[in-house]
Amino acid sequence: MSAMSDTPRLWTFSTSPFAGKVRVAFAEKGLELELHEIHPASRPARLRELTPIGRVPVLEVPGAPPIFESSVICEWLEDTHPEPPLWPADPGLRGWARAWAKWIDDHVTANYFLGMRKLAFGKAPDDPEDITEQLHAKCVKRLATLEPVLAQHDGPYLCGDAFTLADVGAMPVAARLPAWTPHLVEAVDALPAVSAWFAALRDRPTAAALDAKGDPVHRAEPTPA
Ligand SMILES: N[C@@H](CCC(=O)N[C@@H](CS)C(=O)NCC(=O)O)C(=O)O
Repeated sequence: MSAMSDTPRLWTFSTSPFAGKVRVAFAEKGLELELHEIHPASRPARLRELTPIGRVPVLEVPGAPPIFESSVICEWLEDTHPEPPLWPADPGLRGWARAWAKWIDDHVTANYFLGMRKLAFGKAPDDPEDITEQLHAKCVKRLATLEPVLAQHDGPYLCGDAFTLADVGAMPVAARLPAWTPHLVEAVDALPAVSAWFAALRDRPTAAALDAKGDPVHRAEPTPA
C-alpha cells in the first residue's frame, strides 16, 4: 500500500449507505477520492487506529485528524470546497434541510439498511423472527411522513430546485430499494411525492458513485503510511 497522497482517502465499503453518501457528495463537488475498501465482517486494524468506533466512513486528509460520521465529513467537504453549494443559501431553509437530513439518516436509511444487514449477517439472538420485515415496514412508514414535507417546495428535490445534502442522504435507499427489495416497490409507488423524488435522485449522474468500490484493504495488511 502506498504512502498517503494529497487526495483524501475514504475508508468505505461499497454497500455502506453512509459511506455511499460521502462518495456521492465528493462526486457532486467533482473531487477525487481514494477509496479504501474494507470487508464489513473483517475490519483492518488501521480502521480502529483511526477511530475506536470502527465504523465507516472515515476520511483521512493529510495534515488533519481523521474525520468520522458521514454528515460531519460532508460538512468538512462543504467548508473546504463550497462550490457547488450543497446547502441552501438561506439560513432558515438550510436549518430545515439539515434537520430533515438527520431525520432521513436516523429513520429512513437506518431502518432500511439495518434490515438488509440482518438479512446478510443474521439476526441477534433476541430479535423477532421477522425483524427485517419490521425494519422495512418502519422505513416505508417513515417515507410516508415525507409526503407532505416534499410537497412544501416546487421542484424535484426536498428543497425544491436546490439539490442538497438532505437529498444525498436519501440516495442510497432510493437507489437500492427497487433492486434489493422489489416487494417494497408497490408501497413506495403508492407515495407519489416520494416516488418522484426517488426517481429524480436515481437520475443524478453522481448516483453512480454509490456503486464505486476501492482497492480492498485486508485485515492483515500493514498499516499504511
Ligand atoms: N452515524 C454514522 C453511521 C456509520 C455506520 O453505521 N456505518 C456502518 C456502515 S453503513 C458500519 O460501519 N457499521 C459497522 C457495524 O455495525 O459494525 C455515520 O453517519 O457515519
